[in-house]
This record gives sequence, structure tokens and C-alpha cells, in this order.
Amino acid sequence: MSRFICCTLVLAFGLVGNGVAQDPTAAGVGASFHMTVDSAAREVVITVGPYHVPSDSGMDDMKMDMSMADVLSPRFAWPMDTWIRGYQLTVEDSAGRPLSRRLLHHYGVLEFDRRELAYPVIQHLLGGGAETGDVVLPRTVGIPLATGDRLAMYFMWHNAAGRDLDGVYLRLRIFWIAGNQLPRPTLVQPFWLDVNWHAGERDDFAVPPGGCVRMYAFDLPVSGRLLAASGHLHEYGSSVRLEDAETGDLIVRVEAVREPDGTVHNVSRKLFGIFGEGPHLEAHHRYLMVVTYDNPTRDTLSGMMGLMGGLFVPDDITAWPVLDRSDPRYLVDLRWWEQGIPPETIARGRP
Ligand SMILES: [Cu+2]
Repeated sequence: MSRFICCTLVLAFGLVGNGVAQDPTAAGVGASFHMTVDSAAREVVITVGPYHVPSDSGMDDMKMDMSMADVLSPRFAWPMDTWIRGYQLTVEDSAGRPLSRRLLHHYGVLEFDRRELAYPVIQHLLGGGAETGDVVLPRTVGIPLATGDRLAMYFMWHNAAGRDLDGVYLRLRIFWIAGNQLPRPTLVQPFWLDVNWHAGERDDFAVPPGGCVRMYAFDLPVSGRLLAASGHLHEYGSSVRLEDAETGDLIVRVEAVREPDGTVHNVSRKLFGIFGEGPHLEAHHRYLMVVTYDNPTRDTLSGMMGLMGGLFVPDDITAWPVLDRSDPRYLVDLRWWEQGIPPETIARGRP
């Protein structure tokens, strides 16, 4: 459950992990939350800050653990019925000048009123990491959001500048599609899959010398097509693939782009067309996620992760299951985000 997205985070909508939720004031005295709707630009602009961002250098492990905690914004209500098609995040100083995006380890937005595709927990609507670019989808696809849907933004600092920074703001622009657009967009949903997901538990794992293959069997509550897929791997990660668990047929495979020292710069993306080119996944059918790691070193690598995320086009979006707010997995996940967990139980997620 401690889905520490270290290093090269991927993609796109949905693919970001959990850290530890903190009250935003814990990381920024007087930090405020502000949302505006820019109808001309078709943007919702969310600004949070100012934050004091301590330098990571010279921190001992305990301080580092605290520093690597997620900061959670207040929940806010989405202001309109719409479809969103992209987002852009900037880190700024108090005068609005851009700062390095690498001050952020990762960030994301939670959708408290919709469930994930594969898991009965709150949806990760969008997100990214230090190396992740902004995401803009074609106008032909959109993720539906309803007036009043409760969202929250979270983020994790990573200040390698060598000095504390003050007056830091985050500005997240979410782009929407005009309600009268014709043709209407194809409705898509973000998704993520974690090869070691167990509600309420850490999701990192160890990779012994020589590498390993980890598998995770799952099924989906609705049928639909893959529109986009990518992955998240730590150092010496090799690939993430989906297979039909009954036939063994390959569905999609993405690969790490690595340095000789094992550092993963990014993971390849697969983009399928929206008119039926993507692989079709059947509801209640057994699929297998397979994550492969190499490890040419003599050491066991700890804190490794294997995720796939992307976009899914449900055959019938109205069949998307509602959040079962009595499901113990939902409750554990929600508690995670609302209360956090004690720092001593956190996996050290730094590469
Ligand atoms: Cu990670």
C-alpha cells in the first residue's frame, strides 16, 4: 500500500501511488487552496501554497521519511459536469516564476466518488512524477467528471537544491472539453494495476541477485478496450506485460528504458486508436500482470515496484461499478489517505 513512486514515474491519468497523507499545514504554514474556473481557456486552475520545502540534503533517515510523506490538499468539489482531457502542473515561487518540476517527487488527484477499474478503492484521476510531462489527450476522448465530485490533490516534495525553499506554490491546470462539442468525446477512464497490490499493505518488494518475475492475477468488473498503457519500474526493472491468464496470449507489453547502471529513465508507452484497435478485455475474465526485473548486482534490491497504468474505454461507462463504501479494502485505502500511517511503518522508497 505504500506505493512510493520514486524515480521515473510514468504517464498519464491514474498512474501514481500512495504515500502518506499529511495535513497540508504540516508542510506549509498558512498554505491555502484556491480554485478558479477559466471558462475562456476551458481550464480549472488549482493553486496550493505557499509551502516551506526543506532541503533533503543532510537529512537523517527519520527526517527523510517525514520529508517523503505525501501532502494532501483539502477536498474540493469539482465545479461542473464536464469531460477532462489533460492537465499541466507547474511549481512556482511567490512571484509566479517557474521553479524546477523536480522539486516534486510525484503528485496526483484523487477522485473520492469513483472507484478504480481493478480495485474497489478511490480512483486516482491523474498524476505524474518528476520526469513526467504534461498530459493532453486528443479532443476526441475525455474523462467524465460530475458537478460536486469530491477530489483532493496530493504531492510529495523532493528538494535536492541543497537549501530550504520558501513561498513555493503548485499550480495545476485541468483542461476540459466544451459541453457542446460535436462529435462528443469517447468516454475513457484512467486505470492502474500494481503487481503487488494488497489493500492496506506495502506494495514494494525485493529483487534478488539474478532478477525475478512477479505475477498478479486479476479480473475487471467491466469490459472495455485499452487506449493507452505504460508502466512504472525502479532500477533494473525490465518490463511489464498483461496476458490472458487462460490462453497465455500477450495483450500488451511495455519496456523500461534504462541506463547501464540500471536507472530507469522511463517506460515505453503503448497508444492504441480509439476506434477499436486496442485490445479488448472482458469483464470477469482472468488476466495476468507480469513484471520482470533483472538484477546483475550481487545485492538484493529492496523497495522495488511494478505498475501498469493508462486509459481504458469501457464498453458501457454506465456499468462502471459504484464505490462500495462498506468494502474493507475501500475503508483501508480511505483511511490511508485521510489519516496517513505512522512513519515507522513506511517503506523507504528512495532509489
Ligand atoms: Cu516507485
